[in-house]
Amino acid sequence: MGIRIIGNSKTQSKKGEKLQEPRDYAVVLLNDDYTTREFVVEILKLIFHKSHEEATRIMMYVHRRGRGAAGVYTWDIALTKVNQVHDLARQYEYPLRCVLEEV
Ligand code: TYC
Repeated sequence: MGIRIIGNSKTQSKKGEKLQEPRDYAVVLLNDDYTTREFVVEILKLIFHKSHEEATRIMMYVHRRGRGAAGVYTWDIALTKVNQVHDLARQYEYPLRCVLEEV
């Protein structure tokens, strides 16, 4: 049998106290002149689980408009994806960057 937590006064809310829903964060890709279109499409497929068509659409949007959302996630997941993008970009020596934006 697994461990069951019966009650934990520290995590119980006081009467009338409002618990906030976790906020969402968009991972926003930034355009640059050096990262190849193909690399951005691969990033969108690999890290953001987009289809080839959707990945191409998002890449072209960022290419034309300068920035665009790759996906919306909770804080931890969004931060992990930003790090994955930057790690892969560094590995392949592309200047591709992305930032988090509160939704
Ligand atoms: N502007 C790049 C090019 O013409 C392509 C590109 C798209 C780069 C989106 C980054 O987030 C990006 N090769």
